[in-house]
Amino acid sequence: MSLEVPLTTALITGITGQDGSYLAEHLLEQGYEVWGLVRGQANPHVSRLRKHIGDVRLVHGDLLDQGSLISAVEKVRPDEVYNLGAISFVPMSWQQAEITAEVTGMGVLRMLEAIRVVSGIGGSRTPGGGQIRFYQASSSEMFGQVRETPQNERTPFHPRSPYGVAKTYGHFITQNYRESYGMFAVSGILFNHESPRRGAEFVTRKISLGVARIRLGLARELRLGNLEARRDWGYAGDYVTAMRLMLAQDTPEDYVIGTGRTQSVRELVELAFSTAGLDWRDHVVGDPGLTRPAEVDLLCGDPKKARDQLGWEPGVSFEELVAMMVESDLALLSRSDRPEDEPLSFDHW
Ligand code: NDP
Ligand code: GDR
Repeated sequence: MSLEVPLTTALITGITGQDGSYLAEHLLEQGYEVWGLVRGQANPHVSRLRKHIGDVRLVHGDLLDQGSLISAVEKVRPDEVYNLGAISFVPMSWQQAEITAEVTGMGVLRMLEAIRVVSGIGGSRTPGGGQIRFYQASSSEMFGQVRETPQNERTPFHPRSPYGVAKTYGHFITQNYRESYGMFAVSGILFNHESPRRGAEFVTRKISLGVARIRLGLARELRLGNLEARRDWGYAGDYVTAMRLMLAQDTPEDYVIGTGRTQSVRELVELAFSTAGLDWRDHVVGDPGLTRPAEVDLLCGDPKKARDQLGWEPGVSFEELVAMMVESDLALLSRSDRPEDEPLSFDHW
């Protein structure tokens, strides 16, 4: 009799993004076999992933292409699918609203359909419909113009961007496939989470890179939009552990993941500049061109359910996160092999 424990196999869409990299590392540490879905014939993000996380296996596919998702699920035969792929930058969703709806919204339906078809789930509530467990990366942007603070799993949605609307569709279609077909399909409603691997377009990384450039004499100013918006910022490395925990439960349920604290962009700026011994008022320039057509003014998550049922707690505080990002970018920009072609971005982690 073999005593070998069968590997759990996970398929991650969005593996080349911030969360995909942390989740892949986490699942590999847990002994999973990890596959990542990558799009494009020469995706430039793949070499970065390969350099840092060598043990991931790759399969081609695109959230815009139903057949490619069915083929990927057929090939990988995963136990768990984590759907992290999306157009995730909120301002981009006004510029390209239709493609955002297709990737961030309809992409969720296509992934669920791929699982349904490959699993042979026909009519409603097929026995065994929960064999492949599905995680959807829902977002606090769905709360938008918030109805209550802090926001929890029962807070109504009022999205304020095409991105938020697309995520809300993804959230409800996941819930619907759970209810219609008995699939083990859950959504994590995650509040903002950041890291040294965060894309340079998001405000935390834009600020940590800006601070590092100014500190090192590579720039004099940093242009920002709305400083009054408030967010609940946590550390990405902490948040991916909650994703796995959600799929390890006996029953499929949705969870809010956040820290329960909220800070303004202004407070973030003050802290980041002071970490590097700078006064933000000498360098930050308001740029009306960076304000959004509709803003989400205040987000603050209530992670009580995750704490009680998953035993999940954030480990890194806001202050530690900001220090981590500023220090990482100071080290990055101080490197002698620093690329000449600024701006530096996530591509260089
Ligand atoms: P990133 O923007 O860093 O990564 C997005 C990923 O999506 C990339 O790997 C990208 O791959 C992939 N992607 C884009 N278009 C497609 C497509 N057509 N088909 C397949 N893959 C595609 O996002 P994060 O890692 O920060 O976030 C992960 C998920 O969590 C996203 O869905 C995001 O919306 C959501 N989320 C994030 C939060 C955060 O604070 N970070 C909070 C709440 C939710 P490629 O290399 O091909 O471009
Ligand atoms: P967000 O993150 O829109 O919350 O979405 P982002 O960091 O882009 O913005 C946060 C807040 O900062 C304000 N802001 C600026 N933002 C950017 N990017 N650049 C600026 O110059 C700037 N100045 C001020 C914004 O107006 C906003 O209020 C992120 C993404 O990861 C989503 O995919 C995810 O779903 C949500 O977090 C939760």
